Parts: sequence; structure tokens; C-alpha cells
Amino acid sequence: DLVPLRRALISVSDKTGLADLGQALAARGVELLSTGGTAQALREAGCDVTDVAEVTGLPEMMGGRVKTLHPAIHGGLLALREDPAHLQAMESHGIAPIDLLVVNLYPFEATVAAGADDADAIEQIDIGGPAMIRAAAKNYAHVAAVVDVEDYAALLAELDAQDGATSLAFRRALALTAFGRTAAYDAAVSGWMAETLGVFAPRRRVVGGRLAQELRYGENPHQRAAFYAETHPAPGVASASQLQGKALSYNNINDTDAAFALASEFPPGDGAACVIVKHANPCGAARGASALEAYQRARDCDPVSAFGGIVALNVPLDARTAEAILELFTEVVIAPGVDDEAQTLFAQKPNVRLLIAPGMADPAAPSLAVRQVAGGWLVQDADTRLVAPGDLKTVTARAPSEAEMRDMLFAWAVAKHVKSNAIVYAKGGATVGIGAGQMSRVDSARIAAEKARAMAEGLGLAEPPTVGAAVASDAFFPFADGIEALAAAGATAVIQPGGSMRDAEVIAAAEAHGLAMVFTGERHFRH
Ligand code: 93A
Repeated sequence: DLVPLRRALISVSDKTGLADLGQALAARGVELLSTGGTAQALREAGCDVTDVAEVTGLPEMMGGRVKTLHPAIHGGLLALREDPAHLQAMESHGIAPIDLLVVNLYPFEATVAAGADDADAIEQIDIGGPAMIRAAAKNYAHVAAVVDVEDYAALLAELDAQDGATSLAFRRALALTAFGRTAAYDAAVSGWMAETLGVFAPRRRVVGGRLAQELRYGENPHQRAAFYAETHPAPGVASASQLQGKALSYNNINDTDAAFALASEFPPGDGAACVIVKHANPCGAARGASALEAYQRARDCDPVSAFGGIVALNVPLDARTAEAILELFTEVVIAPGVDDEAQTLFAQKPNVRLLIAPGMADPAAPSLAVRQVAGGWLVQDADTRLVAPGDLKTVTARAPSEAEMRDMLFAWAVAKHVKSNAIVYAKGGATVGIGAGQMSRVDSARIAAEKARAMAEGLGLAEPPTVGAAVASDAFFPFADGIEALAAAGATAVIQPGGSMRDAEVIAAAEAHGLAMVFTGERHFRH
């Protein structure tokens, strides 16, 4: 399975390491074929080179769009050397075998990232390069395909080890990398097209990414993990930068994402808001007259759970808020800015991770949500909807008061970000009880109320804060028992999608307890 290396085709956009590679191959007596710019660079490095144009008998044409797309090249890459018919074809058409292909592609990704216009981007879609890479990789039985500058050293080491030949195992490993490269390249092109056309339909898009960061471990220390950055994230998706603190862990990134997404539901123009997340669920969310007040009210929803949490703000972090946050052990803080004084305070706690987002995310911007299941991925539109007050339908005799309506809409926005079954109690623009992730809705309702009751008792409050609260339920109540639980906790208003078979019973229970109830007609499952 050793193939002696006699003839190589080199066609590279990135000329890094090219001179050394060309000289090393030439020194081993390898014949070098090359395209225009690569041939010139090799000659400047003192190598003898045969132009591809000489092999094809045709000049590079159409501004370089057609240079290597010719049977004299592709036949040399694809021929099976033990097949008599292939040998016969080579013989009668004067095609010589190519044993090594070295290609790196037109820099499409970098060109697009630099903000090129459509015409420039399209000219950077490499056609001949991927065609050759795929041909050589398909024929790994005979051909070595190198697509990465970083593999030049391994190639030369292999030639040294195998006395000027390549082994089957080596060529096969290269083929795997080669097909990975062309797949990622086409994913980048498709992603760019989706972006320029504004198409984010799950059926039309390819999701492409590149390794951005290796993480110490995954959800648990025995799991390896990494962060992959999407090649073409949806518009409005902003990557935060880390100002200080320990390296972000897998769980940190997951939880910070959840916290920031919920904080982004509250436009800074409507006032400060703060979210605290634990295990990807909010344990408190609040508006406030200041960032400090928003933080304190979010924390007071569930101060026990807030310990070791992730804090997200929708306004820049100031010194007073920083001080309050640092009083409680906190894993990560993310905000759209930070003032100097707050930064100085954080610097005294160098382990705490502080992230600055370039702005808040647009919660209505279309994007894809991808999740892995055994055997594949589930892909869906991200849940970008949020009900508008005009879409609400009051189903009880009593309509909600203005204050109840404000709290309902606040609770509804929070419930969208809580794992189902989600029940969120809110009062005065702050959550006062959150029930998350239970398998039955009535359990979520009871847990939220019980936590609020225990918290009030601990603080010596006269009554639990769920008294007089508005409640959001991410999906309809299948039975009246959920409403009974809310009423028992003292809630006065309910927002929920409606649409249960037993809506009549559920509405009757609300009426019986004097609750105002509105239907959104839209649910927010989050599984
Ligand atoms: O425009 S192309 O798609 N048409 C081709 O036939 C072709 N053959 C190789 N681009 C083509 N290439 C690419 O040219 C290679 O993938 C490589 O990136 C680049 C090298 O060009 P030069 O040697 O002129 O610098």
C-alpha cells in the first residue's frame, strides 16, 4: 500500500510554507505541477515547475475561473492504477498519474468576514480546488491530498519514514480531513447565502462552524468539550468579550447564554432589568429604577438559588451594582458595558468572570435552534415570538387591572425562558416565585408558591409575595387544579395560552376565585 511520490500538483492561495515544501519535494526528485501564482512563487524559491496550462494544453481562462478543470488533471487524480481500462485511458489520452495534491482554497470565509460585496465574494468561491480535493481524496488508494498548511510537516515526515512514499493509512487520514474541509467550505458558502438572502428556514440552511475554544471539560469533568463558533451566525447575534475571571466552562457558557437571552427581552429604553440564572433556568428576574434595584429584586426572588448564579443586566454595570453582586458568590456577570469604578471593584475578585456584550441581542431576530438527539439533530426556528398586548383575549368577567397586565406580560416574557412546565409569579415588575422543569404543571405551580412562602417566612415577612401576584403559565392548564394552586397562593391574575379541552372548567375555577385571566393563543414550551 505504499505509493512512491513522483508527481505532485500544488495549487495554493495561502502561500505560507510553500517555498520550503516545494524545495523539500524537489530535493526528493518529485516533479511539481502548479497553477499561475503558485508556480511563480515556487520558481522564485528556485524550484523547477511545470505549468498546469502546459499539461492541459489550454491557458488559464475566464479570469482564472477555469484552470485545472481538465481531464489531464482530473484523470491523473482519479485513475485507478491497477485497472486495465483506466490505464488504457491514461495511455490513449496522454494522462500521467498525480500522486500528491496540495491545495488550499480561495479564502472565501475571510473575504466575506472582511465585508466584501457580492461580486467579490462570488469570485472567491473556489470550484477547481474543491473538485481536485474531492477527486484526490476519493482516490486515496493512490493519491495523498493535503489541504492544510499545518500538514506539510507531517507529509515530509511521512516521506522520510516511508523512503519517499506515502502509506495507505496516511493517505486515508488525509482524505478524511480533505472531505471535512470541502464540507465546511460549502457550509460557509451556503451560510453566507442564507445571510445575504435573509433565509433562516430550517429546511434550507446548512449549519457550519469552526472550533473556537477548547473547554476544560463538559457538563462534568469526565466529559471532553469545546465551543464551536457558527460560521454565519444569524444577524444581531453578538459575541461577548471576557474582561476578567477564570476561563468559562461549558456550563458557564450555557447558563450565560440563557441569562443574556432573557435579559434581552427587556429593552434598556424601558428601564434597567436583571436576570439571575442557575442551571439554565432563571431563579429571579426583575425590572428596577436602577441596575442595583433590578439586581436586588431579582436576587430576592430566591436568594438561596442565586448563590453561585449567573447575573445578566440589560444596562451597563455600575459601581453600586457591582458591589452588591460581589457580596454574593457569583460565577459570571454579563452586561452591555461596565464603568471604570465597577471594573476596579471586580478586579479585586479576579476569579469572577465578567463579560461585556457589544449590545443586547434582538430577541425577534430569526435564527435556528439546533439540538442533538441519537442519530441526528433537531433543528427549529428559535422561539422569537412574544405576545403583543393587543393579541390578548380576556376570558374572565373581570379584566386585569393595568398593574396586573404589566406583571402578566413581564411574567410571560420570563416564562418563555423557563424550562417547561413553567409557572412564573410576578409582582411589581419582579418575579416572586418560579416553578421550572416539573413533569406536571400543578407541581410547578405548587413549588413556586412553596418557595415564595418559605422565603417570606425566613425573612419574617407578613405574607408571601405571591399574594397579589400575576402568574404566567408557558402552556395551557390541562385541569383546574393548577388554577386552584395559584389561587391558594394568593395570585390575582393569570396569563396562559388557553386551548385545553377543559378550558371551560379552568375558566370557571378562575371565576370562582375572582382571578382575571387572559389567553395568549400561543405557547412557549421549552424542553
Ligand atoms: O477559479 S477556480 O475555481 N478554477 C480552477 O480551475 C481552479 N484550480 C485551482 N480556482 C481554482 N484553483 C484554486 O486556485 C486553488 O484552489 C487555489 O486556491 C488557487 C491557486 O491559484 P494560484 O496558483 O494562481 O495562486
